[in-house]
Amino acid sequence: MNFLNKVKSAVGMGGTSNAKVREFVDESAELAQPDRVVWITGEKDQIEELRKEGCKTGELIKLNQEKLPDCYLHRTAVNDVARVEDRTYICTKEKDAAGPINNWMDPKMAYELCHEIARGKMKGRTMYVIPYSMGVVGSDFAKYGIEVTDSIYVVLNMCIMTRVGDDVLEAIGDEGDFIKGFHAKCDIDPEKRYIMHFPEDNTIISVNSGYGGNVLLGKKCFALRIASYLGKNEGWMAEHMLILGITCPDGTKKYIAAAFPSACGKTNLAMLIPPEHYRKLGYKIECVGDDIAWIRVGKDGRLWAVNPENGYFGVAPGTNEHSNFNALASTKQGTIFTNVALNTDDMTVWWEGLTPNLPPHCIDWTGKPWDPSKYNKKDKSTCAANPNSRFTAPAKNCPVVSPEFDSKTGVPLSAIIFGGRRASTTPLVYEARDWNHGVFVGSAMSSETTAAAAGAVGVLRHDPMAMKPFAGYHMGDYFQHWIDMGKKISNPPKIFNVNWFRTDEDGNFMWPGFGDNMRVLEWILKRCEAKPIEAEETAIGFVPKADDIDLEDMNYEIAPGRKFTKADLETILAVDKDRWAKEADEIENYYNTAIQSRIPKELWDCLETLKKNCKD
Ligand code: SAT
Ligand code: MN
Repeated sequence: MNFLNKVKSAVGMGGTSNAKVREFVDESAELAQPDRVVWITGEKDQIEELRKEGCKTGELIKLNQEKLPDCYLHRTAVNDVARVEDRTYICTKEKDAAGPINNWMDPKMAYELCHEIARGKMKGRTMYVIPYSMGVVGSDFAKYGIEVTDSIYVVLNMCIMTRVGDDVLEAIGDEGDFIKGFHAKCDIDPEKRYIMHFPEDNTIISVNSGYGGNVLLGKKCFALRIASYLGKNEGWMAEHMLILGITCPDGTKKYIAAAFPSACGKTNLAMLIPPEHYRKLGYKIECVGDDIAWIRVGKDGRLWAVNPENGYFGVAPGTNEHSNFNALASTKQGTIFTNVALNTDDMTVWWEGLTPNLPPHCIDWTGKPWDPSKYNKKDKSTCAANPNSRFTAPAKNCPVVSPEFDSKTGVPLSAIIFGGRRASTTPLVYEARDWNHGVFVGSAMSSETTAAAAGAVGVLRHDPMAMKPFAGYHMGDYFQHWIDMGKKISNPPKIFNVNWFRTDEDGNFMWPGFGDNMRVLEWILKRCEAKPIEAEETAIGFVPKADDIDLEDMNYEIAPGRKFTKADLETILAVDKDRWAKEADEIENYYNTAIQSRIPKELWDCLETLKKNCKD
């Protein structure tokens, strides 16, 4: 304890005698030289103090406490609104371990670079120490972290998104291990922004950003990048997946995990409200998680999944009481909004799609008065809310949070779904022939880019298992890990691929999505039964017979006056062999150029089968 003795004041010492914890905190303080060090307990009074302090510094704006109790608004810097994939690094001793898709930096260089950037940057400021758990504290799934940060916004978000408190320090104990996370805002300089991962040292460093995915280190950095590396070594999986539970008409409950790239509707699917016809039949969906799943093999030979998070960091634009009633309800209390618009008439929040009418008096996400008369849907620069604006809401707020949310053992998976945004080619749903083919389907995923990451939007790119930005090691080894996991499960979930985003020649969405996705989930469940309903075997896998997707009381108009018909369903279920032959070439090219030598043989075999099937 050297530096900690020198700080002007230290509040709490975390009551831990774990030398590694104290050493990490001491070293971080020595580097960044804060005036004060405050240990976070997550207790109500402390959170209230921090909210007050945040309002004083301008980091937070207190919202209407009658309409939105304990809710606050935060604005990031305008150049700091999304994850920065080009500045995110995996720092392993060997470059090859990070693989060809990740940015790599030599760990020694990376430490030096970040230390140089962060040195003395907390002078005059407070360094907060957040002990947190990913997963239920004390459960077999749980892994612990300590994040130090000079951002009140980060502290308050981490207190929603993770389980924070002294019980975490107790669980780490005197000897236990934890993931070290160092975050310093520094100057929010985009040229010196780095999100560094050191999987071999259980360490994360993030500098010069204040945006969620870059700084809430428990989330993508730990629960996916570091955890995927740990999972490979320890025989489990960390995946970019929602987990939902479905109660069926006969009262049984089934669980499904689904991987989609960021901002492709995971939160919407996870909390879906089935159409009335399904509700009457007795179907009900409950949300276990909306973004991340940690998955282990159970004694029964099935895969069991937990959501390691404690809240939702959801995309705000487009969320409304029809598109996602449950997500909106989750934001009504104890929520932090980031980069949405402030409705100054009643000090509430607004974003595009929240209400059909545009509120007359808003401050936009950059802090300027917003002129609704200039609003043009197609021009993002006229939006009141940033396209990647977010809400951070406690999971327990969700009206349909699963009773299994806090389960220490997790839930058994009947199905895994992959999905992306594909305007063409990929049908509404298809089922892989077996586990290895399912791994192939996941490895071959492509999706159009979204505002969740900095860079162009709407560009088709490969995003295997929706993990391109999140796998903490070589993507070829990651595929191999999936293949190896398959060998350990005697009762594997079935694997499906869905595409809610098919468009017609005019660019209209052909499938309604949202609650109507229940129609596809029903078919998926029926394929998971001991005696599955029949399906069409096609070049790419099993596709539903059009009659087996229930269209009862579906009132969707693809375009004004153009009702969705069974013929449209047939169009989006069709498998076009010529297009798939091209897709197969595309996949081959991706394997060869992007992932290079480490594609498992099982996947090459599946590719050969696909090519052959497209010719037959
Ligand atoms: O910004 S986050 O990475 O936390 C959200 C996302 O992009 O999925
Ligand atoms: Mn995500």
